[in-house]
Formats: sequence, C-alpha cells, structure tokens
Amino acid sequence: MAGTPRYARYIILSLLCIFLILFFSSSSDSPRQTYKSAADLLKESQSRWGNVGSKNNPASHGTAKEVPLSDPLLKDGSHSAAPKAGTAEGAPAGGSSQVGLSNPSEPDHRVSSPNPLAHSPQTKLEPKPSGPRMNATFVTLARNSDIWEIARSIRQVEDRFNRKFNYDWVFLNDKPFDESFKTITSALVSGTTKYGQIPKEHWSFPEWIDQDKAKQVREDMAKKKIIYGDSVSYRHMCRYESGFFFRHPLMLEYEWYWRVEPSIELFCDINYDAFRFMAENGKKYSFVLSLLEYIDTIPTLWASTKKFMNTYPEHLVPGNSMKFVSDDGGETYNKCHFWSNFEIGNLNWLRSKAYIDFFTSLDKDGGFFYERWGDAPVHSIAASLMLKKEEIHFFEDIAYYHIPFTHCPADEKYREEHKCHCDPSKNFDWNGYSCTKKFYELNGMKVPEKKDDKKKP
Ligand SMILES: Nc1nc2c(ncn2[C@@H]2O[C@H](COP(=O)(O)OP(=O)(O)O)[C@@H](O)[C@H]2O)c(=O)[nH]1
Ligand SMILES: [Mg+2]
Repeated sequence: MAGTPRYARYIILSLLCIFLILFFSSSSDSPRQTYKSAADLLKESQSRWGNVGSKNNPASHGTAKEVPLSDPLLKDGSHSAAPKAGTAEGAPAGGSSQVGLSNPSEPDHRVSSPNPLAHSPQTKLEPKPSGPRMNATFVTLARNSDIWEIARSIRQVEDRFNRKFNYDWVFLNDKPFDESFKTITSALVSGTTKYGQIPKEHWSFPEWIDQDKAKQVREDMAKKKIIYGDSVSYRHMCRYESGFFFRHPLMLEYEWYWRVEPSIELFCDINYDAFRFMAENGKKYSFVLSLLEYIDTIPTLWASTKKFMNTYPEHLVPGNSMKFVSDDGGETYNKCHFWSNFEIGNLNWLRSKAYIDFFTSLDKDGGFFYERWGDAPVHSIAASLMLKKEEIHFFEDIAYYHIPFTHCPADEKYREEHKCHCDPSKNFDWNGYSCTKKFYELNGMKVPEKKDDKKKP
C-alpha cells in the first residue's frame, strides 16, 4: 500500500506539467498566425502587394507596359484559350477541378497568387520593339511529315525573336498541307500563317530534261554514295529554292524573307528587327554559316556560270564578291557558298531580271537533274556576282545550328547578355571547311581573336 501516495504524487506532478506547458504556449509573445486556406493567403498578399492584376495596380501596370503587348498565342480568336496571367479575364473558368477554387464560402480568388519576386529589380524585362515594321515574312518549305521538326524550329525562332515582332510565316509544300500541320504551326507562330501549294510546273522535270540521262545520273550517284544522290524530290526541292519560292503567289506581297528549315536552333536572343537592319543598311542577302560545297554534286556549275557571265555581262556588278567564290578572278570555282538553310534576304532582288536570267540560264543547262546542284551554291554565286559586296551581311550575332554545324558568337559578354546557350568551342567559322574567313578578308574585317589563343605563352 506504500506505493499509492507515490502514484498520486506522480499523477499530480504530471497534471501540473501539462498545465504549465499549456499556459506558456498560449501566453507566448511570438505572433504565430495560422492560415486557414489559400484564400487567406491571397487576401494577405493582396493587402501587401495591392490588387495584383487590376488595371489600377501601379505595381503590375508599370512593368506590364514594358512587355510586348501581343500574346503570341492570341493572334486570332481560335487560339485564345490560354489564360492571360494576372487578369480577371484570364482566370480559369468555373467548375475547375483545381484544389481550393470551387468553395463558394471562400472569397473569389480565381486570379493566380502573386509572386512577390516577379517585379523585383532583378527581373529583366525586354523593351517593346519600336520603329517601323518591314514588309517581311518567314518562309518554310516543308512536308507534312516534317511537322515536329519544324515545330521545334518555330518555337526557337518565336522565343528568340518573333514573339517580339510577330512577323508572318509562309509555309510551302508540293502537296496540300494537312489540318494537323496547319493547327500545330499556327498555334506556334505569333504572326499570321499562310499555307501554299506549289504549282506542278515548279516541282517537276522541265520538258528539255532527258529523263533517261537524269535517271542514269541518280543511279551512278547512288553507287558513289553521294548524299541525296539518288533522290528526285531533293532535286525538285533544290530547283524550287533556287528559282521559284520567291515567285509563289503568297510570297509576292512581301519584300523580305527569312528562311527557316526543320530542326534548326537559335541560341541567343535577337532583340532587334533583323529585317529592318537589312533594309536600313542596304543589305540584300545574309548568312550565318558558310562552307565548301561537295564538288561531286556540282562538277559543271561553274562552267554554266561562266556561260551566263559571257551572255549577260551587264548583270555583273562592279565591287562584287567574286573573290568569295573564285580564287583566280573567275577562272574556277573555289566551292565556297553561304549555307542557305538560313537566309534573310530581299525578295525583290531574287525577282530581279538579273537573278531570273541567272536561274533560267542554269536551269536550261540541266544541272539540277544531270548533277545535283544545290540552292546554296546557286544563291551564293548569284549574290557574289550580282550584288555589291556591302550588300551581303554576315549575322555574327545570330547564333545558329543546322546539323552538323554551329555558329556561336565569339564575344563572351554578348553571349551572356543575350542568354546564349551555344558552346563557343563548337563554332565552325574558323574551321578549315568554312569560308567565313574568306568573307572577312574580302570585306576588310578583322578575324576575332580566339580567347584560348590569349592564354598561350
Ligand atoms: N514539301 C517538300 N519539302 C521538302 C522536300 N524535301 C525537302 N523539303 C524541305 O526542303 C528543305 C531542305 O530539306 P532538308 O531535308 O532539310 O535538306 P538538307 O538540309 O539539305 O539535309 C527543308 O525545309 C525540307 O522540309 C519535299 O519533297 N517536299
Ligand atoms: Mg535541312
């Protein structure tokens, strides 16, 4: 029985402890608030940050002015489903299954919770582009099957450039575009999209081509494993890009084009209007990568070019870039060409008599089918002979990739400021197969010093 008072003492002591704990916790000085719900959080933050999203809120209004006003996804009614962040119109519709959004006893908090850091001084918003717009369009030749590869390219072009400018995009195809291609691409492009079918006469063998001879060439090239050597469609494509895309009815209303191919990458922000740069600086043709052509695809291209030069000497422009394509004053071709999967150029130049005479003359000689002439050497030779050298521009600042080559700007500060994600060690410009050095020399430009060279003793 001696244990009974001891147990009683333990019980009294325990009760005393519990009482003391409860007393101190309820009378603590620290203001511990507990929030009931996300709605309370929102109310709290609204009183702290003002009525975020409302037109009268100076915090959101002041910065919103700086951002381009047009939402890439809102170019027409059919693609306006994306909510506008921070606006009442952009709130999710009623009946949403989102947690906490459907309780009628809660206040209306269908706007997103504000991010207190969103408008902090560290946030770098791009200025809204100013100045006149050019009469310009992107242009892409593609098959329906290219959809996902071209979608990737478009996304990059939009993110890095066009979401700020909203230029149109023309898609051309030898077959009708299917609905899926149109829906996906028009959702991605911030400007107006247009879809054109190529007329049969621009994508078929001209009547002067000897079909048997052309077939024999394809078989021979296949045996030699020349890339695309056995392909008929690739030849139509090269001929079309050389002589017809700029004459398609959809292209006739534009003065400037920017060619985009599937699977390309843009590595840096382009914060100015590259079309306007071309116009204001008297440029007609531009490039980012140049290289040597595979000679087996163009063995007689220069002979045809010489024929053209003799027939139309009036089309050769004094002060041209002959030195870019020939190391012996025009006797032979040095195989240099601008890589035409990227081009920003003037359509009126391509539609000029000089260029059309050049293309027609080459086309009559049949090398698009009897060899495998590419549109890159054709455009490049034309630009080098029929434009003043100042009219050709190298976009050193446009960081670009098309398999397998990269152009990555040399300047480290530039790369940082433009959020570039290219590896400068992959830059192709000063590789032995590139012709960019030749372009620099011809134009009296200084070849950038390699950062690595400086470190060498
Ligand atoms: N509509 C259509 N486009 C084509 C065809 N062949 C190639 N192209 C397009 O022409 C461009 C060049 O073709 P690509 O396969 O990229 O050639 P590469 O860059 O020389 O390897 C791309 O924009 C292709 O989508 C074709 O048969 N039909
Ligand atoms: Mg390509």
